[in-house]
Amino acid sequence: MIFYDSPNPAPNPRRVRIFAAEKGIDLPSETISIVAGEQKTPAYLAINPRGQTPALRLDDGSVLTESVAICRYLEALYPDAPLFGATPAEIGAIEMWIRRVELVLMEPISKIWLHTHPFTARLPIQRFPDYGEANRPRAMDAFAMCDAALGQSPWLAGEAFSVADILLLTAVDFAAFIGVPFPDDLGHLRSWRQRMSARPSATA
Ligand SMILES: N[C@@H](CCC(=O)N[C@@H](CS)C(=O)NCC(=O)O)C(=O)O
Repeated sequence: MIFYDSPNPAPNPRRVRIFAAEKGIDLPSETISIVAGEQKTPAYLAINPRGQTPALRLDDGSVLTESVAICRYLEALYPDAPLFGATPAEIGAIEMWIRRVELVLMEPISKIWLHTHPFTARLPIQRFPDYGEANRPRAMDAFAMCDAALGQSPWLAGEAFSVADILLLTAVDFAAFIGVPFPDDLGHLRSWRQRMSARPSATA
């Protein structure tokens, strides 16, 4: 197995690194520098034609992309301790929060990143800064949604730590890195982030 990884602040490869660290899985890795554009080289496009990280090459030569899919694969290989839920209710709640973090929170954050951040100004994409800024309130609403959930239970999807927490940590940390921190008054989210950041896996 080879894990095609990119360093922080890239949030999606980090999801897999934290997931693997939580499971105690040692993933042989190769670093793809996004800053150097290595994800768009012919050599890497032959691995992932979408030109993004992460990717996981399996022992049979096939390649998985999409960070959540890679985590699901690792969960199937190493089922203990379960991070995608053990009971039907947990499995459903975790899936719900995976989709909310990706679609409700990360989506506006990525629009702000792509359309307003100085780093992405150099990319060959058409940018609409007003549109990017218009996503800021959507990101704030999404943070508030997560804060409300964390006021009800210790972890995002309920009583058990799960992959949903990993997705949320990588989103919150990336958002802070690009200048989109969550508001200070979201105390549940703030204390959850402190607990998450204290886990050894968070250094991944
Ligand atoms: N849905 C994909 C998103 C992958 C993604 O956006 N990767 C970013 C790094 S966090 C990337 O490769 N960006 C460089 C590019 O798009 O050229 C996943 O979860 O794996």
